[in-house]
Amino acid sequence: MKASLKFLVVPLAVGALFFAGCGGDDSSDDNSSSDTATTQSQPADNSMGSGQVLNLAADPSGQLAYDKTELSAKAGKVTLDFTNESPIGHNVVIEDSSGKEIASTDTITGQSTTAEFKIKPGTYTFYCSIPGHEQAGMKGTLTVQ
Ligand SMILES: [Cu+2]
Repeated sequence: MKASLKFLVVPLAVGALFFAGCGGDDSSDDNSSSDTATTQSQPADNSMGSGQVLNLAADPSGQLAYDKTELSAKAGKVTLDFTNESPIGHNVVIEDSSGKEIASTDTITGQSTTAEFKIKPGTYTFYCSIPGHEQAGMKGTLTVQ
């Protein structure tokens, strides 16, 4: 009886070593999963590195004005984040110095919208294309370096 117990203990000890080996594998799995986390964070870094966000809002009280008359950006990919909390519909159109439209947002009210575009260095104008709004003052200058 005692002899057969000894034979049982040896396989258990081997099993314990085997599990210890598995533990080692687990820790390397942890490494690879942190590698995965690093990999997952890279696209986020890339999107941050390749893009920039410009925030612009319409006057929330309903005046025909944006909260800024000047915006600046670096050349490349730009995301324009436009917020209009007023009950009057507004949008944003960006034109280059020759009057060519570079980007535009939807006309919105009580919400936010975005427009993504690529832009080169230069001086641009932005305005609201709703009739009368640009003339009333919904316009500004976007400087891209
Ligand atoms: Cu407007």
